[in-house]
Amino acid sequence: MDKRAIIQGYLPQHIEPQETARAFAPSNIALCKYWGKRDANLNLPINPSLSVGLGKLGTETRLSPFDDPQDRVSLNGEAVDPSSAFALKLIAFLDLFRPAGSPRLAIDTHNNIPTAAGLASSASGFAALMKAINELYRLNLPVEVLSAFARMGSGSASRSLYDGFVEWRMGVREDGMDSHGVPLEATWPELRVGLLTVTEAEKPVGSRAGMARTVKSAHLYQSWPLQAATDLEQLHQAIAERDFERLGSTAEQNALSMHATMIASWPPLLYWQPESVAAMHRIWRLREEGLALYFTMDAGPNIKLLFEADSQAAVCQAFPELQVVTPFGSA
Ligand code: 2P0
Repeated sequence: MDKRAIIQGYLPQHIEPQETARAFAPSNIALCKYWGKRDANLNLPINPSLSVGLGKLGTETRLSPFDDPQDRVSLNGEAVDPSSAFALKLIAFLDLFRPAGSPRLAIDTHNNIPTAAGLASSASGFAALMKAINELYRLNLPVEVLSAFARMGSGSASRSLYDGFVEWRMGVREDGMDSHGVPLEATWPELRVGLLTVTEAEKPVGSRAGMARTVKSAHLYQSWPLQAATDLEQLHQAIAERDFERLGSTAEQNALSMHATMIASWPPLLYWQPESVAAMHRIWRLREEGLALYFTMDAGPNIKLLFEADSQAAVCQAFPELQVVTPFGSA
């Protein structure tokens, strides 16, 4: 289905832009991963996913109308080439909402996520942009509609409209409007996410191309929807019961299962570097020694450690370079 046609059905008749609009959205780390699309145009997933937001780490976007024939994009204070893939993607998304004849925009985006940590900024980026568009054009759209629209920019952005734990329901509708984030009420103040940058090497294949390749070529992928459904259930239970071992072990097995499907693709997709594998062995050794420490990984070589506040000193001693995030504020 056509994105523009879906969106137009939700927009007010008359749109008058504000002077300027500003919005923030947090980055998120999936504990049950999104891997594979049933509709690549609308970013509709093959499986539901569940994430935890990274609190104050994310993207702030400001939109300011101005008189100029062209939009202007900046990232972290630096002008971005308007013909770059980054600028074109943002502007194409904006154009889905911009009323005919309304002014061009300065789009200023700031990420406070350590870029080297390999965290997806597309999730917080499209979520912040969607919130800023909603402000600028006074669309007054409900958050689940903003989440479904942000998903059309980047799938994982559907989870960045909310703080804390978020399930991205896969939905069944052809227009995808029931495929959006749903926040969980539960909080977990002691939960910690440690960002471990094992290498700053560029990843050769992005998530979008990577998941398409896996769905197309990996027979092993057939087992993924069942794995994800089982893990989602386990994570809901772990969160409800504050059972950290269950949360950590489910998230780790989910990430490794996703990576198994990547490795089984052709040509193979192995995002791991030797440093990633070394870190995994270190984590497993520490766990054998009694530390409640687990990890998850996305489509890159870096590792996100999962632990609780009472293990933080021991974890930071083992990984002195770790950047620790408190998803639910201070414990
Ligand atoms: C996730 N990833 O659930 C999974 C795990 C990467 C590995 O969501 O094509 O940038 O824009 O919908 O959202 C990264 O994929 O992909 C991602 P698009 P997106 O966090």
